[in-house]
Amino acid sequence: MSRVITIGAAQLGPIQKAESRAQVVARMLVLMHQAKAKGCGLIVFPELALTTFFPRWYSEDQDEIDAWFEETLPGPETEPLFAAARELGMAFHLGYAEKIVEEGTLRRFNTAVLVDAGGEIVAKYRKVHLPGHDEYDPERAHQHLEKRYFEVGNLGFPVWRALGGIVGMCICNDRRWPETYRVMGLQGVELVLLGYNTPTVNSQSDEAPHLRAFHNLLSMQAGAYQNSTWVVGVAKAGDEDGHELMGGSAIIAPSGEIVAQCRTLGDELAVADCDLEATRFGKETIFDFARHRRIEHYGLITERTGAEPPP
Ligand code: ING
Repeated sequence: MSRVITIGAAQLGPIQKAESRAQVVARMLVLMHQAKAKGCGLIVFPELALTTFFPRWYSEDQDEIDAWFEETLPGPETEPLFAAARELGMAFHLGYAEKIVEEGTLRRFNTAVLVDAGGEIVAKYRKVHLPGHDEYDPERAHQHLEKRYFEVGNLGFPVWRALGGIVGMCICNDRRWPETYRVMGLQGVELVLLGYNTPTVNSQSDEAPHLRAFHNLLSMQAGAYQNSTWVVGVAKAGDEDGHELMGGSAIIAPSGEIVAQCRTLGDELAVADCDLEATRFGKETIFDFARHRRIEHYGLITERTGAEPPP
């Protein structure tokens, strides 16, 4: 029995600081219609898909900062995406900056949601691994102020029964940490959705750009293979106000193989038929955690923050 879902990885090209949400949403709607024409049941947009990657800009003006955040979702400018989901009968994943009052406290997160084909939000994730720094760093070629603008995500790495399978989400830097996939893998995840905004160059070293591309795919392919899950990683790419973001958006099978990939740095859709049943072989053989994983024999570091190296 197969459980195929046709998925569109909807890479976005650059979003300039001056570009409006309305302009971005219009571009996203074009990709949604392209995805529908290719039979997609799900389209995956990047991290912080509605605006430029604003954590590259230092600001002390909270109103200026908050202009990058969504106070409601859907809101007036994002409602067309939800309407298109209903009209096209297609689910979508969206990364955005979330500003919300929870239990009387104003909070800001780097967030992703899964919206079903009825236009309802059925899952929410908040980014846990926030890279970069929280104060202006003159030593850096460009700033990366996610620690300044967002709180660490407080929802953990849950999974949901959706789209005919078990779906999880993470965001950008999360994809570099094996724990991200394993926590979802231990919950039986079959499809991991993630967006990323990754500078082509390292702000602190002269790391070669080809290494950036290698590490991007290495992280996602390893996560997919070692947890026998599909992984869809989608970039915001291209030159944003003189700062280039890498592309490389990919749909990766539970075997770790790339089955579809974007080739440009612009708005581009990569599509693949993803059979969630294809996760079963790995989960029932090499990565059958119950039969083979022996955490009680790993000599794990317990609650300490880290083992001291041997004397
Ligand atoms: N961006 C980058 C990422 O993790 C980064 C930051 C790049 C960290 C390369 C380390 C190495 O892909 C975001 N937004 O997390």
